Amino acid sequence: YPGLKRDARFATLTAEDVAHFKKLLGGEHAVIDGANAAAEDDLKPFNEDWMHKYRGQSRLVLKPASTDEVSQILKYCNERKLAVVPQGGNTGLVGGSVPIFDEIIINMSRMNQIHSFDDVSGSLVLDAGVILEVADQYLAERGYIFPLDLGAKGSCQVGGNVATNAGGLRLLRYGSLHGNVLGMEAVLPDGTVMNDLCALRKNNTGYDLKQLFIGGEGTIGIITKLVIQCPQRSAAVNVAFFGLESYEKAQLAFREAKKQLGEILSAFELMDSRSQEIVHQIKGEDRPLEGEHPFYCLIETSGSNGDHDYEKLEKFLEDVLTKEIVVDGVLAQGESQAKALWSWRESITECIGHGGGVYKYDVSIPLAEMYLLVEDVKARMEKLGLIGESEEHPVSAVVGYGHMGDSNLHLNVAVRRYDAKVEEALEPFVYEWIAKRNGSISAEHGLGLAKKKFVQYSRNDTVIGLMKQIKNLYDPNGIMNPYKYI
Ligand code: FAD
Ligand code: 2HG
Ligand code: ZN
Repeated sequence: YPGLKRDARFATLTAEDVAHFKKLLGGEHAVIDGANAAAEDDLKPFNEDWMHKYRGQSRLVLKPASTDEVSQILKYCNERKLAVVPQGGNTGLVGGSVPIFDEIIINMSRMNQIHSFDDVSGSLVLDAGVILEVADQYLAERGYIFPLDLGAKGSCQVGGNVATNAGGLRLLRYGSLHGNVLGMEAVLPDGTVMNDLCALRKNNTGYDLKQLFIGGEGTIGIITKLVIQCPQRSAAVNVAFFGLESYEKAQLAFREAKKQLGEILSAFELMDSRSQEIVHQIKGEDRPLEGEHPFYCLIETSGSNGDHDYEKLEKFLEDVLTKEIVVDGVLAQGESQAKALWSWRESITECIGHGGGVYKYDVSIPLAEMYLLVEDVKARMEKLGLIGESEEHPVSAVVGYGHMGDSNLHLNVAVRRYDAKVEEALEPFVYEWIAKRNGSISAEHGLGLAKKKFVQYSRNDTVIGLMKQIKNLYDPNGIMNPYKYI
């Protein structure tokens, strides 16, 4: 990382430290120790992020199994001034979940118990290391749903989701984790356990401290337990997928969807043609619609009456076809077709990564201009001669997709290889473009290392100053996930 230096305030790990942790955690099964030659390969997946873009040099992974163990680890690290990085499923997309230098990795995968569920109120108490999909399956068996869904559900952990304040595919319906996290237990850097495992929907007893940990990206403490407000699982879920000739038509379709589908609308996703071409190339599956279209939208409805909702969606599709808002569309016949349609949207992230690397910009922009960013970036890449079909061009595609219902665009610039020229052409250009429109440079993925330098494009000096005060108050020695965030 050019320009980044290891902070000399931090101590260097010693054999005594490692021996201490092994004793504390009850043996080898909870520790990956780099001093052990055989551990080299075992360390790699913890040091490297999901995109293979960020790689640290940690020599130690600790896997605590209880809040008390987390507390004792942090207390020791704080006293010794050993820097740490909390890690969930390591699916984050901003380089926040892996070390930069030799920070100790505190991996939460062994804290994976679901403790209780109240099937009247819908509150779920679980450990931070529970995999999102496992929590959702548990809830499905009880007629409930986790209020967050995203493509990485099979590996990400609920603690990681809360630490990034992940948005995902159904935020439109169930809202942000800032509203759905009812209670939290977290460990502060000095080992103090903050127990605020409240299961009430309403609690205005003073400052709501847990909110600081939601989207705090492991910079002020480690989340160990959560209470989540879970909604009733809808008896009927329907999915439609359609093709459109322009982004303007996609906006019209969104307006109509809100008007006609109202309370049953649970997702409205946008994909451009290039993103679908890439999924098609990589997966080799038949496309849902005949022919190609400049844009595609996926609509999901969730309600209590299957026939009624299907009819409503069918009528909506007929209407937007008649008004020529939409060119072509298909309605899923049953669950497996609905899943297949969703996979055209959910697999973009995985498929676009196959060609080398991806520069990712997860941004909020007022809807009217949202897709213009993709067009402007593409034009810039063309003007600079950086994009093309042949190997000599570093950029292979500029793609736009995202959660249109939340004004959240994912601009992905796919490269054959990471290249300083491409990065210079993109940054700060993209951030300036967003700031001019009062958008946000981080809609749902967080700041991590990727956006640390650019916070000022979306937050003013006063706000950044207050954030720094909070960081210093909670973590005066700066051991929690250093070099990132602000
Ligand atoms: P990690 O990646 O391990 O960590 C993320 C951050 O949280 C790091 O800063 C880490 O230090 C911190 N952290 C982790 N656990 C804790 C803890 N217990 N206490 C304190 N800090 C902690 N994001 C969206 O918002 N919407 C999407 O639709 C979406 N789709 C995705 C699809 C794919 C295929 C992938 C790979 C990622 C996607 N993401 C999406 C990114 C998203 O941030 C992560 O998938 C997820 O929220 C991170 O959870 P994790 O357990 O993997 O956390
Ligand atoms: C999604 O919505 C995720 O699919 C990932 O937030 C977006 O890969 C990305 O840029
Ligand atoms: Zn997303």
